Amino acid sequence: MSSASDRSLATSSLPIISQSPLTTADTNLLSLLIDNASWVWFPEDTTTLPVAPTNEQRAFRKSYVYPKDKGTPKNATIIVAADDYYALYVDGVLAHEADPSHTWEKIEIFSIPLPVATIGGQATPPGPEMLLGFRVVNLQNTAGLLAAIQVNFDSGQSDTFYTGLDQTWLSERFIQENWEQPWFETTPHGKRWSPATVFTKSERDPSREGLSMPNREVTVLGQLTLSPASSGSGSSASSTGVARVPGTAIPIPGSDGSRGTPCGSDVGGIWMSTGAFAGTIAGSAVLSLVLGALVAILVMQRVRSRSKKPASSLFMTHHAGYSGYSNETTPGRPLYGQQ
Ligand SMILES: [Ca+2]
Repeated sequence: MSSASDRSLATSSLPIISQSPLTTADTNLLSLLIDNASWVWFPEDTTTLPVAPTNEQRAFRKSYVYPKDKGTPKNATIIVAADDYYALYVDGVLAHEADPSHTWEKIEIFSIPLPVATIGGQATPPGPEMLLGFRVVNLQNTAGLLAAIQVNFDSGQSDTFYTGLDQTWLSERFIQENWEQPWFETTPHGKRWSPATVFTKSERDPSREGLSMPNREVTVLGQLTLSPASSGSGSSASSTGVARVPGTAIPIPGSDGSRGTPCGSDVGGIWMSTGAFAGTIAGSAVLSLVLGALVAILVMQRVRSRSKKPASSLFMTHHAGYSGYSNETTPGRPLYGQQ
């Protein structure tokens, strides 16, 4: 069995390899962030932006489709500023854990390997796209996410994009499980995400806000390595055999072995990267716990309804249990143990 490996996956994040000085490319991307990127946020309906609800979190997704004419993606440089702090996921794998001590004016820069995970250390082909997920917590007053990304290819070419460039940055306030996974956007929940609101330069101008990068260093992250044995047993994916496919583009087969539609999606032909696969294993474990808790609550409710105890005490017990569960999807609270 691979229970030990599965447990480690549930808490895995990309390992930090080194802290390295900024390169010229990094400095250029930093300039792009300051001069061209715009802050974005969820389109709140009760607050005048850029002020947002206090102590609440919003999630953001950006899907970047690899161009076919630039070669194989090698790594991505991601520069982030978040008001007030954030967690970063790449292809469903945690790259930066939320740090409540982070302050909104602090810029951080990461070098992310692509693909983010491999099976058995094998060089594997990339998936068709890269999925970035940001969970941003606003402690007070203004809120926002500011990011610039450069994708580097083995051909020596690169590509850049950033927040505010277009309307493809999606956002949500009710954050569902697996929101950070690449395939999530094809699910009913995923399809309801809204384009993020882009702040005008008169509302928030990154070049006039005193943003800073104190240490002037890049956090270089390494790949998450999955072993074929651990990823191929003890999970629902093992029965499909997908974990034995030595590639990062892993099909999610249906019951008949064909490419399937996870999570009730009505869109077929979904492919999942190894990063998504790793995240899915962790997500599946959490989902099992939640379902187990729900069953326990229902059983307790039924047993108590037969015990003919005073109705008031039954209600209070049930209500307290239900509230404890529902809070997991309430904005402003940690979700499913994710950071
Ligand atoms: Ca704030």
